Parts: sequence; structure tokens; C-alpha cells
Amino acid sequence: MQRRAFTAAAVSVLAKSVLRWPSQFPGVHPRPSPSQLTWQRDELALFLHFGVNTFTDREWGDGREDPAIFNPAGLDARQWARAARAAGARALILTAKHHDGFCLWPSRLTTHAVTHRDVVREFTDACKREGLRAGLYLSPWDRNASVYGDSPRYNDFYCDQLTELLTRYGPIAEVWFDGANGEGPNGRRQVYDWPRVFGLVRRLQPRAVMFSDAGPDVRWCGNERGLAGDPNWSTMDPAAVPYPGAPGDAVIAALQHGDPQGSVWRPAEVDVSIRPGWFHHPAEDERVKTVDELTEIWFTSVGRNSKLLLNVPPTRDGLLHPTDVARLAALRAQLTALFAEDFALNRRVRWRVTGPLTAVAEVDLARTVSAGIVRLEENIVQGQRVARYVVHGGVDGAWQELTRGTTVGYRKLDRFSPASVRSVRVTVEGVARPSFLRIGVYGAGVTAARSPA
Ligand code: FUL
Repeated sequence: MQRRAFTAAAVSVLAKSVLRWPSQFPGVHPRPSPSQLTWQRDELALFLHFGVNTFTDREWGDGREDPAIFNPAGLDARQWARAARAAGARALILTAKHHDGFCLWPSRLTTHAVTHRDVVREFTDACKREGLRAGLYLSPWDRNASVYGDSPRYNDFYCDQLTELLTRYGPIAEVWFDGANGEGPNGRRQVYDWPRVFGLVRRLQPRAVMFSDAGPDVRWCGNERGLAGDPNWSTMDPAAVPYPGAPGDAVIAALQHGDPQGSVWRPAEVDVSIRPGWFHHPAEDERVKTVDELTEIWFTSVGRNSKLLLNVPPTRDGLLHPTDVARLAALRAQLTALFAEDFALNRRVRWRVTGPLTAVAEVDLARTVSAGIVRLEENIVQGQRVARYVVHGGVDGAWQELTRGTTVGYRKLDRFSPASVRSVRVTVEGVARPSFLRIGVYGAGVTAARSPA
């Protein structure tokens, strides 16, 4: 089920001025916090949707499931973590509780939970052993909790659940707050206390980044199709998305594009599933995205200044499906091949500031190559500045336009028809004086038609 396929009925306390990082006050160009930088540099995380829906073959459970149906006989969280490492992911996020309210840890607060094991512990232990960061998703919308809709009581309940998750399992790198709510016009109306929730996470896990439509650290990209916006600013006006799940075209546009004048650093995360659904359904085993589709998503997420959160759901056995595991490894192999040889590596970049907001960079590649991909990177430690750029390739003194675009940020990847070039020139214009860009130049690689499924 897609999250925007319903009218959100839940309302929220405005989370407007909540918990900015110290550097984010008006008049100062926003920059990432250390945790936001680590989050971005991870580039790829895997999302694991797992719970009672895995056993009922549904996408949204109703909270009336018998907890005993959750019985993953072969569960091996190390297999999840190994597959993540093979994909080059550096973090994993598990649905500790989805909208059905079923908890993957033995919570003291509900009987709608696992009792004979602790899947969250198995997951966090596996992450530790494989050197991966662990993140947790705790659905605000809860179809099982009897206190849902009794706002103060549910806020207590939700904060107590969060406290269990954030105090029992060691460091948690990301906490994921979903904006979905399908209560409908006659449903229960819950007024979430977001400032309290965000404050609790900051207190219990100060290094964790918090994801939601409204941040505060990382924002949703505005769709579940693997597409970051173009342009895509990591800065935002916090008032543009007042609370997680806020509806409207203006909200979606703000999530997609950010805001070059924004007062907070709140980069976009692209969440998309390797399959049509978020949970595993045997009927979708033949509909796993191909390596070329996943590579395309890489270009439209990581290659558009975002982080990719790729969902790979465990089966009823508690294991990732062999097709998905193979696809992850093949994606990494394809990316490794595409970016194996950087023609600009170790070549000197001549950087000339040409005006208050403009600059030109030139790289002499020392030989004529067939180029098909350009990679541009700003040093985001200093913030994000480039608003548009043009890339030219030069041979024998003649310049040919290869590609042009808008924002760069952490990374911009462009593919174009292969062209013979001996040097590359990048002309940029920024919202503030652009700082030095890193430039990579690669061949076109394997074409979509020829690469393995
Ligand atoms: C949505 C949810 O409704 C889906 O089930 C899934 O968890 C996705 C990541 O977010 O809002």
C-alpha cells in the first residue's frame, strides 16, 4: 500500500522549531552535523519490512492478528547482515513495529508482540557482528493499541515503546518515523506530540538521526519510486513540512526539492522496495527489480544528492529470498564495474573563481578516452552551494557539451552518450561562492540491454 493513497486523518502537534543542530540558526549557511554526514556517506542502507504481514500476506495488518502466526523457523539475522555487506550497504533499518502494532521485541507494554525471542536483539547483534549501523522503524500509527486516539495516553505508550528500543540494544543510528495513517474520515484521531518524541530520541541516542517527512535530521524524498528531486537541496524551510504525514502538493514539492534558502540542513532519503510490496509476498518472487532497474535507482538517488534506503523483505522463513540476495550482490558488482576506472583520478583540477557566484574547473585527462558518466561532488562539510552546472568535453581544442544540470551536493551522477574527450570543463553557478568540486569521469560501462538480470 502506498502511503499517499489515503487521506491522512491523524493530526499532529507542530514540530516546527524542534531541535535544530547548533549550526542551524538564521543568517548562517546550514551545514551537516557529524551524524548527518555519517548518514550521507553511508550512501546505501537496507530496509527490512518484517512482521505479522509476512505471514498473513498483507501490506497493512489490522492489529487483530494472532501473535502466534509470527513463526520464522529459520530466522538468521546474520544472513540479512551479510547480504547487506555484499551489497555495499553500511546500515540496516528494521520495522520493529509496523502499523499493525505487532512488536518484534518482547515489549512490556503490549501482548501484541513476540514472546519467545527478541528479533530486535538478534538484528542489532547481527549488525554489530557485521560492522553495520542499526536503525529502527517504529510506526506512529498503531491499529492494535487500545489507547491509540486517546492522545496523551498513546503519546505516553509510544514514548515508552521508544524508550525500550533506545535503551536496550546499544547504539541506534537512525530512528524512522513513518507519516502513513489510514484511519480515514471516521477513524481515530491521534494528536502526536512530536516535540516530545524528537526530544526523547535526542536524549536517549544523541547520535541517532531522525527520519520523517518533517525531519528533524533527515527528510523523506516525497515518493516511494526511488526518485530524488532535481534540483535537490539538502537545506529546507522547516515550516514547509510542519509534521510527518502533512498532505498537499506543496509539501511533496518541498520534500522533493528542498530549498536553497532553507535555514536547516535536512537531506533527503530515498526509500524504495526491491519488490512491488514492502513485505515479502511469494507471488512477487518473479517481480524483483532487475540490476539495471536498481542501477537506475542508484543514479536517481545517490546520484542526486540522496541516500538510498533499499527495502529487501525477509520471507516467512526469516531469511532474505535467494533472488533478492543475488540481485544485491549483482548490483554491487555492476556499480563496481561502472566506477572502476576514473579517468580524472589523480589529475590536477584547475579551479578558477570567475565571479561572486561562479567558477570553472578544468581537468586534463592526459589521453583521449571515451566518457559516458560524470561524477560531481561538493564538499558538503561546507554546506551546499551549486545551483547549476554545465560539463563540456574537449578534444583538439574543440569543446562539446556533455551534460548540464542543477544541484550537486554530496554527489551528482550524469550519464550521456559516449564521447571522445581529452579534457573536461565544469562551469558552475552557486547560491553562494561555490567551493572546490571533485570531478570523476568514467566510461559508459555495460549498457542496460547487455547487463545481467
Ligand atoms: C509507508 C507505509 O505505509 C508502508 O507500509 C511502508 O512501511 C513504507 C516504508 O512507508 O508509509
